Amino acid sequence: MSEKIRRIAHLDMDAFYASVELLRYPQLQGLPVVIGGARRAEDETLRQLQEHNSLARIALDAFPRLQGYTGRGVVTTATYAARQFGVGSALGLMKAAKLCPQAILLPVDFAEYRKYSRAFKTIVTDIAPLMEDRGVDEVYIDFTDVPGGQREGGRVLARLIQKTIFEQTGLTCSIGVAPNKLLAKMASEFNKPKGIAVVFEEDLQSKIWPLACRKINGIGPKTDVKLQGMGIQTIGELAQKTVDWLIDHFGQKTGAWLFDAAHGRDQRPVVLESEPVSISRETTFERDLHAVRDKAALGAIFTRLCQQVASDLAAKGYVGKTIGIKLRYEDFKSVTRDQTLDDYTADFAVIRQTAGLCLKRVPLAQRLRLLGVRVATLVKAEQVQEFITNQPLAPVKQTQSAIDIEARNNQLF
Ligand code: DCP
Ligand code: MG
Repeated sequence: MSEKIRRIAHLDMDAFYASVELLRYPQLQGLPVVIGGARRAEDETLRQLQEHNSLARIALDAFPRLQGYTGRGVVTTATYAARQFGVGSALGLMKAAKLCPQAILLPVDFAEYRKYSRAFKTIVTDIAPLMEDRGVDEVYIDFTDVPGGQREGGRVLARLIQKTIFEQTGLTCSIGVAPNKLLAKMASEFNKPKGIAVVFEEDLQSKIWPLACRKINGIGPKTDVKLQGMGIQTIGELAQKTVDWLIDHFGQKTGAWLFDAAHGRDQRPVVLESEPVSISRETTFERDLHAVRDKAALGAIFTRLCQQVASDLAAKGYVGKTIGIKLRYEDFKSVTRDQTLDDYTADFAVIRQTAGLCLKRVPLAQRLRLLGVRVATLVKAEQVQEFITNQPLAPVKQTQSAIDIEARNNQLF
């Protein structure tokens, strides 16, 4: 047998939240379905129907539609049938309603998605133990030493994992297998949904260089704008630049990284436990709030967000040093401020006080539509000697926890 080569897989579930909803409502299979927004009166009606019927029997007419939606919710995800109408993650629900009024609209149910997230990850580790958790619907898997991991460049093992997940959960996923995480992440998107893509080092020019720079995980919107300003659209164009040129324009660290990424180089190992970059909570208000006129309401929300972050930290066993806030104004412009403390903390009072100081450093003339609180520079609580554990506060529902998403995209906040 020829020598083993490094084979890393990236697995990403297809239309994850929507696919989980379709498991409970199989009558929605093939239809445009959108997940997002807060729970509404219509959703309660559906709930009541559930109590009297088996879920699969509820008539299609009984499902809430996007048509006539008013409010500020956004699309969390959409089925592929809905994506054909141009509806996808982060689009406002009112805009989505114009594009596809007939789509069915369901609220998010994180508890259910977490359950399936755990289930598919257990299936993966039963087959290939070296798995890195990258959030609710994606993982990296080191195929290199797993039986079958080298066959057809990893395609055989990818097929087995895909098939087993489908048989045991009813969910589909897409898998990219490549020499490293960077390329595997791009490859998993190539043949979505239900796709497998296998990339070898020698495919760099044909499969990777034609792609837009944004496809490199880690190139965010800001870097992308800068690259485009320099006339660099594709990864291939980026690869034509010398490392010195890139360092001159982007600094030592980013420049060197951009050079490696453009040449498909990435040595990061697949690690069993992935540490969150930060833990944050944020909420979009029902109506825009003013710092003076709505002081009491804003203060209460701010305090609750701090409590939630404190209890998330306690629940996950982390302490952090950097406390930050994020605001979005009525004109959609966002600002962030943070402050780094001398000591690590998970204490609500310290978080609230420091976040309050951050808030004093931002302009508050305009009305606000969103407020967020974040704790970063995290370490495991047990690593900090003098840390005294505080009683975790009861978690409050309804705001979205960004732990998972933050872990895979530290540019989010
Ligand atoms: N998600 C979210 N907010 C976003 C994007 C996604 O809360 N801005 C949630 C909903 C998704 C899940 O995370 O179901 C996974 O994100 P993906 O980007 O992998 O999207 P999907 O799995 O829904 O679709 P795809 O088939 O493109 O992977
Ligand atoms: Mg996905």
